[in-house]
Amino acid sequence: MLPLDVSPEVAAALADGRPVVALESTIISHGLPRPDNLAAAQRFERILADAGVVAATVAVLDGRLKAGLTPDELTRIATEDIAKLSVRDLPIALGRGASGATTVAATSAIADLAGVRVFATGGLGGVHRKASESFDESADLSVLADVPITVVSAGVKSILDIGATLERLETLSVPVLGYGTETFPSFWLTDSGHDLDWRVDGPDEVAAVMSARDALGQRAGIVVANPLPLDQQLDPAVHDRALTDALRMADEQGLVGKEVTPFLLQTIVDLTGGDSLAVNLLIAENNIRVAAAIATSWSGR
Ligand code: PSU
Ligand code: MN
Repeated sequence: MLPLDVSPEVAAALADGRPVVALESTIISHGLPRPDNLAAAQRFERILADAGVVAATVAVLDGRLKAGLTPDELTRIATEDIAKLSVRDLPIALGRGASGATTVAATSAIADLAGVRVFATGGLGGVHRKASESFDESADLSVLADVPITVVSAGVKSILDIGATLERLETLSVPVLGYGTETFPSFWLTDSGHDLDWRVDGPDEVAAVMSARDALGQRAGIVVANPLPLDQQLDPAVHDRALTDALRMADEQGLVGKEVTPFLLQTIVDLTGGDSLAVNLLIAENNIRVAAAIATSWSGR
């Protein structure tokens, strides 16, 4: 039997056709520093509740997949030293009865098992700089090619090779929609300078694309790229300095594998004196609001 616990609130909403949005837990455990992470996780769920949408925060606890957490379970994710789990780690965590936070890839897979179609995160994983030497490409991309989830993000961070990430999404046949934009955002910055083929201007347009995707029987999820308003982005000069220094430090320390992304995120928070963290929180909240509107439109179809 699949060891999946869908919370009563999430199960009831899905059964009634009411809107549900999945949230990931790696952003809580590894993406945001303590103690701000717990308050943020609670605020993320409250934004959904205020919009009339049920939150399905996803994680693995004591060897069981979870879609929808109790307040105590959410606190565990924010305060315990738990593993970062991508899809390939799930059978191991379940087999060992372990706990962990789920990445975009693992959250997408578990949300799909639970029947949730819309997911909000901060930024996606992607192709790392110098990936032609390191082969470091997030499993977020290949999983999105295989799981029918609509994920709202502010693009990918400039710690990655954004052009290569967009090329991989094209190869993997994952649709990318600019939400009120013709260019792909780069997380802390509104505009990465990379053009997108398709722009949508509201939640109903995204829901219509989801319906058409289902009618076509396609496998891939849909990436909704939602930029932060220009007046809320990180100061580009501060951004560029912190990015250069963080990349150099990761290089000097010879980091590899799943440590790379959390290290870069934390180092940039440190180097910007917390400015990047404040922007990070605005981004996540912004994406959650858009995901709530999409889930609401989807549930009305
Ligand atoms: N990008 C962010 N914040 C994050 C992450 C990515 O801006 O917290 C997390 C997400 O959980 C994402 C994961 O799925 O990092 C990607 O890690 P990796 O590059 O090791 O695949
Ligand atoms: Mn990686």
